[in-house]
Amino acid sequence: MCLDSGSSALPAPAPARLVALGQALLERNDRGAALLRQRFRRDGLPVVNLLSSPGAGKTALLERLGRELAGRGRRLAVIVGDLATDHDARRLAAAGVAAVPISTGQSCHLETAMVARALSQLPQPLSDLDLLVIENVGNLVCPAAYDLGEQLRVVLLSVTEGEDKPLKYPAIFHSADLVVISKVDLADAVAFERQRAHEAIAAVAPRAAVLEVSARSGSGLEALAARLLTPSAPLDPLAPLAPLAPLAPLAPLAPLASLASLQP
Ligand SMILES: Nc1nc2c(ncn2[C@@H]2O[C@H](COP(=O)(O)OP(=O)(O)O)[C@@H](O)[C@H]2O)c(=O)[nH]1
Ligand SMILES: [Mg+2]
Repeated sequence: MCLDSGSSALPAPAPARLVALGQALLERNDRGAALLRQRFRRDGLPVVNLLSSPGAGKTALLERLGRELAGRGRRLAVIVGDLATDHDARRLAAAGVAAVPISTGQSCHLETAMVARALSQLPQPLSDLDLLVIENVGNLVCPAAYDLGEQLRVVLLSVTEGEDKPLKYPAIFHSADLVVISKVDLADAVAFERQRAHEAIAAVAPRAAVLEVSARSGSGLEALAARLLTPSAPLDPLAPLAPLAPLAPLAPLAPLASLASLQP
């Protein structure tokens, strides 16, 4: 777990205190996630937490998805986290997507308090939106432990990253409901070993569905859109299921607090 929330300049604590501090931060985040999940459910809004390494194609996929959905009269909104700049929010706005940037500064992940603040900058009421995607900070480690109240967690693996990334970063792939293999238009150019990638995903995320997409060609976009708009819809994984990997389950949700308590 990454302790650097970027929200305050804390002195370096002793190891025992570091563990306690980390647990307290996660518990506070989990309380916020439960509240956000309640709110999203009340608004009937499907919410997706989108994670990947930097450059795997999250924003490009959302630009394309936003255009496709707009063509069908559906409204996508995006909260997008990066350490710095509002570049992605500008790209998304140019594609007609309502986008709110979060600059996290030193923090390598988004937390519920940041998302709660960004919600007020989205078009209201939220119930008029058809889909909200939270594009997390590009990182395959820190964001894994932070529940953002999403209904669906999607992890991207681009064909240019290497087929074994799920084995090297198992926690984040294990937490995924859906793994999206992106940039498949480049598969031949980089000699992507499809079978090896699917085996690596199945080894650490045996229950996750898998889709292959290209933001460039648009292949796989239809299936992806259907899945995101109805997060609970069944989707047959492309790869056969491997035996369950002995990984720890996600932490249970902590008791509820009020949304106001999340504000700094
Ligand atoms: N060929 C190809 N390039 C892509 C695709 N998706 C993204 N890219 C490129 O990959 C780079 C990183 O994309 P970006 O969306 O910024 O990734 P992010 O950091 O995950 O949001 C950019 O140069 C994109 O044009 C794709 O499907 N095919
Ligand atoms: Mg991006």
